[in-house]
Amino acid sequence: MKSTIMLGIGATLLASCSGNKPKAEEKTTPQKPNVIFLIADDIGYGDLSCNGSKTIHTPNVEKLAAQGVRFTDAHAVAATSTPSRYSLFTGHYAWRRNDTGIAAGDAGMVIRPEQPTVADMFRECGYTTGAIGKWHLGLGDKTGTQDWNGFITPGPTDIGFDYSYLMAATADRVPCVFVENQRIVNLDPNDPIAVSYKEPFPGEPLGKDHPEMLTKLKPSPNHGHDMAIVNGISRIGYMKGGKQALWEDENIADSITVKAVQFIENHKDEPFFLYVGTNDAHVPRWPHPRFVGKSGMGPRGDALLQFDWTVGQIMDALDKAGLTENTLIVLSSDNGPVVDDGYADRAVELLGDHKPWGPFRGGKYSIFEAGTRIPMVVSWPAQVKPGVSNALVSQVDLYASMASLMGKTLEPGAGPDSQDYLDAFLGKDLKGRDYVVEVAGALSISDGEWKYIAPSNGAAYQKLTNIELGNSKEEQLYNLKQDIGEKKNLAAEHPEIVAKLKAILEKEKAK
Ligand code: NG6
Ligand code: CA
Repeated sequence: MKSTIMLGIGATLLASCSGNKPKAEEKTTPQKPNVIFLIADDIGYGDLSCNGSKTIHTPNVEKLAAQGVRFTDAHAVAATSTPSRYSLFTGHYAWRRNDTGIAAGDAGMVIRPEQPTVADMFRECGYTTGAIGKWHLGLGDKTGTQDWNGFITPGPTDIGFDYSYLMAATADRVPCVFVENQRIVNLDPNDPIAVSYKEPFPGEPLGKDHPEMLTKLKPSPNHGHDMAIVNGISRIGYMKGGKQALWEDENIADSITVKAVQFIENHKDEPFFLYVGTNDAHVPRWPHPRFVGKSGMGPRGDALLQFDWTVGQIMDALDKAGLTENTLIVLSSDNGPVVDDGYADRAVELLGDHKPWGPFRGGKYSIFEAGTRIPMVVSWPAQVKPGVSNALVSQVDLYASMASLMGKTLEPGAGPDSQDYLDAFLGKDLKGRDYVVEVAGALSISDGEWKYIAPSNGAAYQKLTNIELGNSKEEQLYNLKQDIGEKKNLAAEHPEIVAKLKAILEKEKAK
């Protein structure tokens, strides 16, 4: 049930959205809130002190959580970045398509220009929209065919973003450059850039042949981050040229943060929607010197502190612009945590008692809870009462829920899997979804109490990352209320619950 306040706001925004807001209302009705999606990379539930971690201190996230709703049962759709972000923006389950897996650095844009997104929706409502930081949703039309030296199209502007400043994929994938409004930043036309995921460029040294050139980080054995060398770190993929445009790894967080702060300052007088994807705490972890050694956990812990700093800078920028009260921030992560994801950064050795996955089993890549049960805080001081919510919520619903906030319902075909759970995100409905569906190789469905994992042929365990992936040829059923660690498979004991959840999953698949 929506409260009268929310109905009031919805009606107001609907009116302004369709452009026929009655004049008399103008003075008395609240302003449209600004909306920021602040999405961390590979940061787990247990990586934040607001979720109970005693081994890491993330005071800015704590402050945000103290002024908002902190969720204990929030979910990303997938346990890796590309499918997770795809679903966040489109409200479409990534697993309905077979081409939403981890995107290469030269992947074509995964969200097609004709697909409606949450950014389109905000733009239609008169918002200025921006995307800053980690993208990992491809750029250009087709894989490997981008004109990296010109205007890269299609791009974010075709799916709703007025402004963009992006890392094309991940920091461990070439090209290691920022792309602003679909053009590489600082590119010297006399030193064009070339990217390939097929073959090396003759004469360009590779990490696997030149360990002596890996002055910052070396790859972990067998992970394969041993191709192009950029700033003393070898990456996935091959590139040459563009020397002046290459990012410095220690400055990535600063660059993303500065652009986010500028966006807020530039648009403080009009409603905006801003997506900020941090690079922290994805590999390669090479934080700015001012964070180095501060966590006692090596680069991974330091990257968590750097993430917290970014959160603080964004909050400060809102404060300075007088926008704190009327800005809705959704802070979350794209997928669960991983400790060794490909570089010898001593994350495993220095972890100590820290548990990035919190009380959950698995991690990034896993269909167990730690893969997709991610941190989430929703803050909007003007409207949201601080608290903790155990409601079952999914990032796939942010699209329809934000539309609802604007007083809109999604048009047919838009965000087909996204449902309006605005009241749950605002901490008013403490139940949330009836069930969430997730993917990490296998599909799972959970109603918050019971979780069914469909059989799959995938590996049960990933040795490289030391993560239990959760795949099994057998059906799995866990009681999350009694067994949050998913230790005891109850499928054989409760065939009726298996049948019920399986039937819902089959129905979802058939949609
Ligand atoms: C994996 C990479 C990992 C990371 C991940 C994407 C290997 C062995 N591992 O394939 O290092 O880049 O892809 O992470 O190549 S994500 O968070 O962006 O989805
Ligand atoms: Ca990720």
